[in-house]
Amino acid sequence: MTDNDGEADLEARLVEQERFEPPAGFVEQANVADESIYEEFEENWPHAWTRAADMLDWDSEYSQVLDDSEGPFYEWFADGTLNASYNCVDRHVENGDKNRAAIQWEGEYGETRTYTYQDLYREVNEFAAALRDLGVEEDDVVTLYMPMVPELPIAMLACARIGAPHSVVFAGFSADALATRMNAADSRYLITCDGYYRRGDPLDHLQKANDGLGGVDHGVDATVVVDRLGEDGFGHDLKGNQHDWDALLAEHTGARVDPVERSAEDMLFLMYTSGTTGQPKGVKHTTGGYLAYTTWTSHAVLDLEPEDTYWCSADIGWITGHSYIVYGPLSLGTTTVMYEGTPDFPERDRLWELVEKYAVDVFYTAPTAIRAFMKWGSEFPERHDLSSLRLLGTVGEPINPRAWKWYYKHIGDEACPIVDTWWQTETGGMMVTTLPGINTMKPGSAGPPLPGIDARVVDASGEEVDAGRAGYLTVDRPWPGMLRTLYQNDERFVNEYWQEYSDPDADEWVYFPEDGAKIDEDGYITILGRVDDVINVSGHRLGTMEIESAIVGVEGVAEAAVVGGDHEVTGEAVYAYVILEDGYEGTDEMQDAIIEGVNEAIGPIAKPEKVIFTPELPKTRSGKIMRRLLEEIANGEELGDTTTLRNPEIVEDIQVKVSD
Ligand code: 6R9
Repeated sequence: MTDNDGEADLEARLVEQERFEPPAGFVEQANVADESIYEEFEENWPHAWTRAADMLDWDSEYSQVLDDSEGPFYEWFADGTLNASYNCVDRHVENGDKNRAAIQWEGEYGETRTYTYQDLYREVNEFAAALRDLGVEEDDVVTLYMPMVPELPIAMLACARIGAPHSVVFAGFSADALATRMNAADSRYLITCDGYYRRGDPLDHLQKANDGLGGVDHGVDATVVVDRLGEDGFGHDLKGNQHDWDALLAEHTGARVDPVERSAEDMLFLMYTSGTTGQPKGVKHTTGGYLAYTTWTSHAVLDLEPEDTYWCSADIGWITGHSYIVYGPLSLGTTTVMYEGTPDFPERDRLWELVEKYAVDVFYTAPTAIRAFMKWGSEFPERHDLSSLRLLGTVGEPINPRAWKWYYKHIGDEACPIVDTWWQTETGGMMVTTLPGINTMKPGSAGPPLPGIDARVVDASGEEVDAGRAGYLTVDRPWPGMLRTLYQNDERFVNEYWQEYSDPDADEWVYFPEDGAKIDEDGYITILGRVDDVINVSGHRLGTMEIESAIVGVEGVAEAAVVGGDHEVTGEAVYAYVILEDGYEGTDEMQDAIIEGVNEAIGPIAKPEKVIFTPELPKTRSGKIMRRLLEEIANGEELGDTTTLRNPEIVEDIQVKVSD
């Protein structure tokens, strides 16, 4: 056992505990602590959703909560009008909170910037005026290809102010990915950045942006470039229709732009997300339903108060950052923290240093990050005073009980509830999670569906499965934050999400998120992962995530990815790719321990056919393991596209090991 071993950090007491009650100190102050809320939504559905809509300031009130006359093209609060920028900025200035910090930004090197709501108001207005002068009109799609700089949320809110939907493209994506998305959205405007810092080095972002622009099929009317690097910059000259952000703001000093009155169903933004085919899906979110939903869930699940300092460590380039760095927290008037860099630069305690420095109240991150922290060891959080924390959250993938407990103990000091929130780009906001002031927590299980969310676990024929059985997650009733369509592709929208379990003739529509799940006797849902990741061994359906959780539970294992490889007899067989913690080696004993661990947790049926030890797993830039690739490697197939990998160099390494 090494100093870095996460297991050694957890006492047997915690390892064995399966249920955790919300700490009394938390419950006392929770925004939502009365469990009658579940019934209220049940009895007054869909009217109960006015609770979310009422958290917003409307220009004109809606007369109907839900219009379900043309399912699955649902409309929420449809005849109401509002502006998202007004709700996230102006109303807090008007309510006497103009001096509260809206955005607390920290650069990689400790450079800081604080934007009060008044500052945000000023810059959003000035940039909105600049966009108008560049020719941007209501409903023009503006592409934002920017790293974690404050100008990104400012640009989003400026777009929202003038009713121009934004389409944020994650800065880590390639030039080609940018071009594909600009082409798909017919977007003629680009806001970007000269570069940013990563692990001490300046990165040339503008070169990528320019390359991307070269692949745009239609004319681009204007590009705006933020100067992040100053003297560290790469010396690109701005071309004809490229403008410097600071110069534009200077030209518009003091400008004010009235927030445009938008219909609730008007598009707030587009977000491209990968699907099963190569062509990314342009998920369309709306002004009223999306903003109401992210505001309500930020209040009910993240428990945010205006006085809070809140930090979601995601990148704004993903849906988590849109909903829970920008729109939800700012709509509530909270202080939202943005960090430019990575968790391990300059040292592995960087995040905890920031939690201490800003006295962060609520922290939201991904299980992948937690497993990395665990691997690095508890000495890093122990260097800092984390006692300001009140609530912790996770999102993006299943969290295995061991990582959950490590987070609970070493970050939350056993005093903070953890919300394990299941949702997707398409759902707009959280769907399945405990309410932190109400529900018992069960590590590894996300929890019950939120009030008003009709999530179920069904079998292939759509029948609800018994407790403990694996099935498919479905959502039977619409919710305000749902995607409205795939941009300019209603047909694909219906085919992707509303085919499997709907009965169009009976006008019954069931949303299918393509995740496997199981449900327990208390109605808690455990997500088993994307159904394209389910393995079928001898006719038994096995969740790769479940096997991974078992493997990660083995002493010395840091991370695991399991895929189905072809097998002559059983159809598929379990291939386990395993990363060990520092100080452990991929010996025969280790392999036996892993097989035994799976045996114990699930049964011999899930036993890995092959265990492959590797120093890294192929991951997309959003941190998701690329299972498709691991399956191809397992099957000795020709590899598909690896261009979206963060670490393509690892692929060959793993191939060699598998063929050994
Ligand atoms: C928000 C976000 C969505 C997919 C989703 C599921 C997985 C998200 C999860 C989770 C288990 C959780 N996922 N949250 N799995 N537990 N708490 O991540 O959106 O990038 O669209 O990914 O992520 O498989 O279908 P997105």
